[in-house]
Amino acid sequence: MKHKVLLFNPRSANSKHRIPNSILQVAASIHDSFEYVLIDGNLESDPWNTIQGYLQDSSFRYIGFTVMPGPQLRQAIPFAQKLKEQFPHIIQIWGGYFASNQYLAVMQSGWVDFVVDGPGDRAFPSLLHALELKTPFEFIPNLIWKTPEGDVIKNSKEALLDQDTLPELPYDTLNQFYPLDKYLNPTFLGKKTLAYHSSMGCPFKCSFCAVVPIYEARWKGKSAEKIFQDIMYVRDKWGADSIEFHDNNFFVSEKRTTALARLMLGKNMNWWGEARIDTVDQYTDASLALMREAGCKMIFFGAETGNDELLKQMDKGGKQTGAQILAFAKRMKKFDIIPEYSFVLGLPADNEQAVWQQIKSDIQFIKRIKEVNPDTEIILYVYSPVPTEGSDLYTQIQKAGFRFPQHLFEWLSPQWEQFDQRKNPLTPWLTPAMVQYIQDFETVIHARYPTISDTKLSSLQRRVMPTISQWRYSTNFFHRPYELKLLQKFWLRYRQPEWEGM
Ligand code: B12
Ligand code: SF4
Repeated sequence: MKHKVLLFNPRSANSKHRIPNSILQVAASIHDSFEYVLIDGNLESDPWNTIQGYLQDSSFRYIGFTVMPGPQLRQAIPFAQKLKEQFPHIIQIWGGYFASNQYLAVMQSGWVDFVVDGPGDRAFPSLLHALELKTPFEFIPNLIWKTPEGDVIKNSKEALLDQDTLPELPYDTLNQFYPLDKYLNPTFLGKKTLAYHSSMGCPFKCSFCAVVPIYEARWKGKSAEKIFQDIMYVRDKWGADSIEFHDNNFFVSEKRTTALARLMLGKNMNWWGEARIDTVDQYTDASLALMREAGCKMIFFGAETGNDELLKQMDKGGKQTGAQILAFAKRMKKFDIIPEYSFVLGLPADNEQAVWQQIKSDIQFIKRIKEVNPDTEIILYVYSPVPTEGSDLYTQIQKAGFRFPQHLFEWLSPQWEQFDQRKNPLTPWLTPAMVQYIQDFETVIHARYPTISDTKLSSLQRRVMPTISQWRYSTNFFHRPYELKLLQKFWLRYRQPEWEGM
């Protein structure tokens, strides 16, 4: 008899839990060949207890963790350590963005036995079969493993699979472990928002992005028909009324987007996804109008910066410029689709003065965007490097003295937690005063323009905050906005998209 598998989604957020698509898709890959259980740290008060409970049954032999940076990593590390100490016969397999990008620290921890680097749809079942049959690991694509001598081996990567041929997502099985309804939460899109992931990778190679080292500019998406079929299944069975598309770059193909939009017409479901400005700016007016009619309410765009030199350095690989970012915000207003622009502040520069200059000019640029389209939502991140080997930006940050932790447990320190959340990275070129300046601006702009994605804000709060913050915003006096912070703490408890984001 084959051994059983645990699939674990460590806690990733405090509320508004989304369908754990990573372990759901991995579960699909073994659905017909192995017995498995799903454990969602988000919906368990004591997930360790649940894991331990399952492990009393000696037929469990494998545990798969999905790990992204931030809170998930913080739960995953102590669990991996405890598992090795208390259940040494259990084979630990990590996947997900952190595991793939920081695989050396993961493999050298001594707790994790294998890493699946990128898609696990074929790698995971192949690995389990190899372990059951005691056959070699060399030929399993996307697998990182260790020889008996302790050398870490990275196998070759396989081409992205035709996403329509992947096995069905086992929503019904997930529902047996956790009522699916618990994952359909209210958002600004609707009362029961479904999180759906329709494509793997991204065709671009931005030098700051965690997707690049894993997917190397490859992208494959499910067809519009397949996406529609899945959405309708969850809508009809559990009442989903809106969708967040969690793809890295949902709008790559205008043809696919418009085909889906045509299917969604009249379904009365709002939706949101992530895109590039230069891609969607090439969409025709007819496509944008159709998307809006079909429920596309807001799109997240990596605007990054208004500085053309920096955009080049970021290797956005397309035609994005500061002028285009501004013009596009205006264009979206015409179609009533809200552009949600994310900016990355605090990139390295030749000297301190130049870093300050970049930050301040981007802040002024953001204010200009608000002038041309006040509905534009602004998300601010502080630049946190990812190891995109070979990119100019990565070479530059290494020269500036930046190093990633070598040991998994170092990631548990509060400083690296801030880094993960892209709030206060440990980059040597950023001074605490710069980080403070960015954070102060963030407080002021979110008060001046409260986000529409916060469904809890009352209309009174939406009126009062802009009035109180107006003078700071218009005079550029962002320094220590204690009055706004106090209000946010005691009166608003508002949602900060940066912290609760993807
Ligand atoms: C949904 C999501 C979340 C959810 C959590 C979902 C959950 N699991 O509970 C929320 C919103 C809470 C979240 C939070 C954060 N997120 Co997030 N998130 C995502 C998002 C959009 C989708 C993940 C997903 O479901 N993918 C769908 C599955 C099918 O794809 P997949 O995970 O790649 O899985 C495949 C393979 O990777 C592999 N695999 C994955 N896991 C496993 C496990 C095993 C055992 C195996 C064998 C294989 C395997 O096989 C799968 C199938 O092929 C991704 C981007 C993306 N498109 O993936 C970002 C992403 C993972 N998040 C990211 C980040 C940084 C965060 C934050 C830490 C920071 C932030 N400010 O956004 C925050 C934390 C917030 C906080 N409060 O601190 C980054 C990670 C970047 C990096 N440096 O590694 C990503 C890549 C976004 C990005 N492009 O920057 N996130
Ligand atoms: S377009 Fe977005 S997802 Fe794609 S590489 Fe650039 S930042 Fe990453």
